[in-house]
Amino acid sequence: MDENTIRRVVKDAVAEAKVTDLHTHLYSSEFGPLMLWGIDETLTYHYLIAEAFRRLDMPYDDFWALTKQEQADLIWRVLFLEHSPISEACRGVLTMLRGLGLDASVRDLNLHREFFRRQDPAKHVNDVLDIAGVESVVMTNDPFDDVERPLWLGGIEANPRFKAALRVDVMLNLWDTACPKLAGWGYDVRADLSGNTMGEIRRFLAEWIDRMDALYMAVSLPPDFDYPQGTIRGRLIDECVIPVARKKGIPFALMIGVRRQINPNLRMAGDGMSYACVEAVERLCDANQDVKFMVTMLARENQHALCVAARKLRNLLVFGCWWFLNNPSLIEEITRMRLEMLGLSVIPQHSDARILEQLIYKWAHSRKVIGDVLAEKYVDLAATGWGVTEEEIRRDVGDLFGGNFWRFIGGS
Ligand code: RAT
Ligand code: ZN
Repeated sequence: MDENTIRRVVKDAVAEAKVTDLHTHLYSSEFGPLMLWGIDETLTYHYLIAEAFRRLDMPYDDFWALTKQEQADLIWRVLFLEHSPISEACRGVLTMLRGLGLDASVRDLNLHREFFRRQDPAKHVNDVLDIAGVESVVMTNDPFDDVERPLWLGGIEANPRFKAALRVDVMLNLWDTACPKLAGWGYDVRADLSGNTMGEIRRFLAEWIDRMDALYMAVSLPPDFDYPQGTIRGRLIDECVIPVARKKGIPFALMIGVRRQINPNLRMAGDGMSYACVEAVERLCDANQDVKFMVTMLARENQHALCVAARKLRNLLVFGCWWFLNNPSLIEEITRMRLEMLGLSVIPQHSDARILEQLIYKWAHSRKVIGDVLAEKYVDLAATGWGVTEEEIRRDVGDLFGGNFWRFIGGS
């Protein structure tokens, strides 16, 4: 294949790849109020709220007192009408509208609202996944959430394209909150972790993995996360999460580097980040080589060391360009580095979408960047004399956008 053919084949393969989106905050329509969708939710996404406040001089509380539609109107005005919407999160809204077949040049939000009002949520879910080229998404499922918990206990049957992941943040990061709740649900746990506590937490985790059919357990962690540690979190990881991951044969996903609430006035938009310790990840994976770990880190500065760690530890799967890294320039740099250091044994991206229609833009934007980097790599490969074939390119692309994940977790 000549260079132009290679570029076209890669572009087509990436555009047509059916994605497994391994970390989102999405829910299917069966979850009722937990499913976020539509233009007003899209405009009040926390990424956009943070950007809007840079243009607003109103008191924070006045903003929060507005209705969702009023908040969306305000964000639309300051980020889209008064300045050109070139940030990644703003551009995303427009890519999303265009992907849905709407006229992205329209300045009147109410025209867009009309479209969303006409949609039936259950059908719209599948339509959006199809438009985004996403085969299935993994949710973030929290048994400590008062809205979500009863739905699972009631035996909810989600849209089969929505898979579960058991989120353990409350347990690992807020033990003072988790402990009394667990006790209230009948688990024999104590604040100081004595007595039956560890066995009971293992029972809790195993029960919820079964109830949700969870593909993995997951946590987000601050930059000072270390391993091993004799802290409550350290003990819960060693004595509960890891043994259960081992027994159930499912990975433990760690998302490291978030500093929660550096500006609490911004509520969910108030989290920051920092550089974290890759050595902790190395020690965790090394000490537990029979357990699988999926890791993403928030700091750009951690990405190189994380690639090196994955070269040494095959039970470590590096995934995604998370949150503040989900920008074309950084995805390009990080993807190129990962392909150079780890070949095709990575998962270049997840969406972290919170609002259904974001799947359309997050995947369109990421596909473009990943496709360009990949094409460059195949062109370089062809230049060595290695015959690059369309079949092999399609195989590789399928692995990057889903196959690697399913193989890692031991599925099809
Ligand atoms: O990306 C996000 O939306 C963040 O707010 C976080 O939820 C993060 O992705 C996480 O899963 O902790
Ligand atoms: Zn997330």
